[in-house]
Amino acid sequence: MKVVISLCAVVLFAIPVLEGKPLRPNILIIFTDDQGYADLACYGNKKNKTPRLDQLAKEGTRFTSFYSQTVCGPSRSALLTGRQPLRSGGWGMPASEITWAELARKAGYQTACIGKWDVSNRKPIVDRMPNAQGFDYYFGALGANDNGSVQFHENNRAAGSSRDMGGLVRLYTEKSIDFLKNKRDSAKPFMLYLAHTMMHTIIDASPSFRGKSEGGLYGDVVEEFDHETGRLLDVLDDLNLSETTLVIYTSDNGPWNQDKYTKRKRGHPEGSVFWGEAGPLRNGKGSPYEAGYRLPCIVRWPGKVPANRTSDAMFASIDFLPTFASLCGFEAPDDRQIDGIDQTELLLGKTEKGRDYFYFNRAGVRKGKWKYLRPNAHFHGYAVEDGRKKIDELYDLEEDLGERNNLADKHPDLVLELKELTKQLESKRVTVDEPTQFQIRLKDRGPQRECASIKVNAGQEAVIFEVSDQSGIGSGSIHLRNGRWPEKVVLRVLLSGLEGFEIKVGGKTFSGAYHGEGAPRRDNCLPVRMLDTGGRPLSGRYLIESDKSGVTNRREGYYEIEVPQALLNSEARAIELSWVDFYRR
Ligand SMILES: [Ca+2]
Repeated sequence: MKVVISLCAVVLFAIPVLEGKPLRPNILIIFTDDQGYADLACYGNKKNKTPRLDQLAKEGTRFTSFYSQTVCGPSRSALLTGRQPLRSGGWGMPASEITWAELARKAGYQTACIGKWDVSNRKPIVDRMPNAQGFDYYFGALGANDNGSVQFHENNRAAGSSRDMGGLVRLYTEKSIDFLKNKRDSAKPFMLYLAHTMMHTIIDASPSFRGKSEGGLYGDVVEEFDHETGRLLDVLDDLNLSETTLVIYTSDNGPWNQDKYTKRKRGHPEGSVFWGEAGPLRNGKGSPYEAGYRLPCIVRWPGKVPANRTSDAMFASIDFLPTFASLCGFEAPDDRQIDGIDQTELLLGKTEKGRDYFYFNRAGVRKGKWKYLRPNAHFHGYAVEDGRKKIDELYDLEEDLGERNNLADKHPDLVLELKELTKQLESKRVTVDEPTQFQIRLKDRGPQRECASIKVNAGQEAVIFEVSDQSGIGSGSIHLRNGRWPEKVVLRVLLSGLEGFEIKVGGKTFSGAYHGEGAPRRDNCLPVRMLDTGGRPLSGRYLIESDKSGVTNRREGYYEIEVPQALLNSEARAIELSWVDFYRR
């Protein structure tokens, strides 16, 4: 009997392992910036000629309901982590976020990122730069090119700058080719994340493309990008990598088509138009209407991803992490909420069903064909002002892709359901570790609330409250549930620059901001010290420091404030805190 049982166990165990054996393709993500849904001929553009991407679409699957995000940094944190921007932090993606590159590297992949990073607040903060976030190799610009220039980093080192925006598509393609030919370890599968700066304003094309397209300068850039992507794909062929490489082409957000921004930009080549086309979709970058989020997406993997296929299944950049986990053989993190779903079966053509719903950041949700936007849906300033009324909106995207016919009044039940789903998707988890004597409350200060924590470290004579907040701005309170305050109450604040810190206790308000050692003291200021982890004083005013090459680092340490006993001996039952980090995003 024993023998039978163990044989069954072996068989039961063996089947899923055999079936679930990861295919471990190489992965090449080609990610453009601010490129519209309808910029490519294969997505309906009549002016721009894009033969190489059209060919890629023929060789693979063209997705027509693919969602990125509505703006650069949030789009990148979502793509890298599988988590909605309200959880993954956007431009200020915390070092504690886990990217697919980190997981793939641990699973034996070689990883590289070329191009625009944009999740370290556009600053060289080492623990939030690509090398620390899972990439073996990095070359590119940490921020955007809004002023017509970019500063490069190679790994963690500053690597010069450029004002030649027209040279960036070629430069990043060259760097990617160099990675494939010269830096790649052929014993390992690779993941190459190529994030172009184009078509983000300030756009430009190189002389051999400028003035050549029918789509103006923007069209020239699209056509140069198409040509350069073709060169990169040719290198995959030359290196016999095409058959083993999953290629994904998509963009971070919709086209930047707000006229007032056009006029405000300096240094843009004269007479040029710098926005893309969204075809039938409403609005553009920064908007939760479809043109902000819905982007072209082509996936090719010869013999695996069906060729010549168009799929309208819902698919999203947040799905990359769980999908790569399944394809490449690693586990998605289980200590945090992952918003993405595994779309391997959709990519491989084993199903035509994609996501059930997609959440629009602080705005609403699409479920099936129905799209709901709440009255206070979040719009970034880039969005086109198109006279939206701040009311519930409900659209049937099958009938009304352009979101013109608001059906909210006709379907109050659907509005309620989708409103509730939006709320559910926005619920956050807050880390609080507290002994029962104290109750910690974090106030809702916006979408970054889950980044904040107040941890209690209670000893016999002192209690230390550790305040940290990856978003850099927040507030909370510490309540005494029973008994008395301990002899010593210490606040340790783990921000990088204590620009604003306020304490309310016993009916009085005090500043705990730090102005440097020896700064003049005022009556309503509590003494603050800046200390290293060993409790030794640190010089300067911030825990961020730069070295000679301009690389900045966060020094290990914290700000410390002792709450005066005189205040706690009063009837005070709570300490209220609010904080602002100078280095917040
Ligand atoms: Ca962008």
